[in-house]
Amino acid sequence: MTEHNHEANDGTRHDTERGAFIVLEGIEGVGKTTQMAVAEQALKDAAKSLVCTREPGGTAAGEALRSVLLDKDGAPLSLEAETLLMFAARANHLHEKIRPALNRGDWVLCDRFTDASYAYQGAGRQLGVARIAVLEKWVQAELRPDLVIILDAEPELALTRAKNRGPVDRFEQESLDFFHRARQVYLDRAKAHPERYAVIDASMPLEAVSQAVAATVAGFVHQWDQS
Ligand code: Z5A
Repeated sequence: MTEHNHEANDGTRHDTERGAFIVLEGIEGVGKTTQMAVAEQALKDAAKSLVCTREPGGTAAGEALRSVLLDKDGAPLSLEAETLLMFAARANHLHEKIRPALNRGDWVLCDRFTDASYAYQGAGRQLGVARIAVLEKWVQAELRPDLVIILDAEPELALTRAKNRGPVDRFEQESLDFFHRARQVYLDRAKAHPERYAVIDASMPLEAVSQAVAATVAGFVHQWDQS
């Protein structure tokens, strides 16, 4: 992670006054749910006024769409329908929750965002990243997360953890190849934009991953507050 530029993220208003937008990403079972709590605590320790949310979801309509998208026993969805529903939920999330929070100066911590669409629909389901980029531009305009923390682990390890935890959803039924493709896109995106991404080795013991997440968040807060 290096220097960030507030102005690159949202050309709509006083960017330097808005809060920061932080996202946690990674394939199933890498520990996002566990590490959301660690990141939340680190931001609270830094006295940031915070909105914690998730995708798909985050609003009443978004949570209804989440049920449709994740229900493994639900009606089949075409790839195009699945992708558009992810972005429909995101459009509502941005309009109702994320942009208002950022614009009033709150920080937003989100469990998944558009990198998941690149990874799961773009690569996992092989829609291609170009189609995701079109939707990203349409739905988000210039807004991008200021920091994306990718929890990275081999799919073999992460899926074993996820399966030991409980029942699977529609995505967790996918093949190992699917998750290898998704993981690769996360890593490619981090490599292409090192100023906005931090990759943490999620195969480490829980305490070590938590320390790395807390340190990454604290470092980002320091950098943001200095700029
Ligand atoms: N999706 C999409 O396709 N396109 C999109 O645009 C968006 C989403 C936004 C949402 O699920 C699904 O939607 C997701 C992608 C898709 N696919 N699925 N499934 P989600 O994000 O709500 O849930 P998830 O990805 O399935 O997360 P998860 O299964 O809850 O996993 P996790 O949050 O990464 O892991 P965890 O629950 O924190 O940990 C799993 C277990 O491992 C648990 O027992 C922990 O105690 C344990 N654990 C965690 N860390 C460690 C370490 N370091 N060592 C040992 N054990 C550990």
